[in-house]
Amino acid sequence: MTFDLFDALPADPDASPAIETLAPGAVVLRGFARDVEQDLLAAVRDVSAAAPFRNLITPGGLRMSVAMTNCGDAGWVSDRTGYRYDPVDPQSGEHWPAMPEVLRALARRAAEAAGYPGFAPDACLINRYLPGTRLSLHQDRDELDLRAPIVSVSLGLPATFLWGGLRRADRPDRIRLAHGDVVVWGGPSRLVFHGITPLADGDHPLTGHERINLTFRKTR
Ligand code: MD6
Ligand code: FE
Repeated sequence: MTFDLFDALPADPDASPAIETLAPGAVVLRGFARDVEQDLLAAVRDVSAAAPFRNLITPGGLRMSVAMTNCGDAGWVSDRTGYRYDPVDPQSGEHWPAMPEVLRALARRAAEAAGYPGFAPDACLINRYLPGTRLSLHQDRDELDLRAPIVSVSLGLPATFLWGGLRRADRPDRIRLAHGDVVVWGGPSRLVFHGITPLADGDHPLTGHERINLTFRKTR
């Protein structure tokens, strides 16, 4: 048995496999969100009209370069007192906007494709990156239920994702995340350190000079 048939296939510039394994429990689903890209971006516009993007202050007093908002029953917030999930947007005093069904359904479908059936997120953190925006290495550990995975959707400009290890000092790999890519991680990878290098400028047909990242979590 030879692989001549495969060798004879025309070169495909998008030949990366649809599912890439990053580490045990963590995968990238290339282009997974593209079939609903317009609906996702419309939903982000609706959410951010009600709960505008803002640059939160870290407990250490620094202003984050990533602008954030949330939808769902709980939203991730940071201020001088620490990090927490809060059902109320501190800027408005109102509950966060409900999670649009198109977001919830995509997150569930992606988790299932990655081997995590039944994912029921109660929070979606929405990050907005402009050129130069970065997110330093961190763990996502403010969720009570660490058995559930996190589903992360990239839209707009591409970014370089830093994928480290379970210790902050572990040297991270660099993973290119493009429009429509979805990262799902859980299990043994759930507390891996990760981040985003400073966003390179570009002009995306759907988002212009922005990258939008949605991360779905089960917080309790
Ligand atoms: C980002 N993502 O891609 C930042 N966290 O803009 C995250 O910090 C992240 O992508 C947990 C799981 C997946 C993620
Ligand atoms: Fe994170």
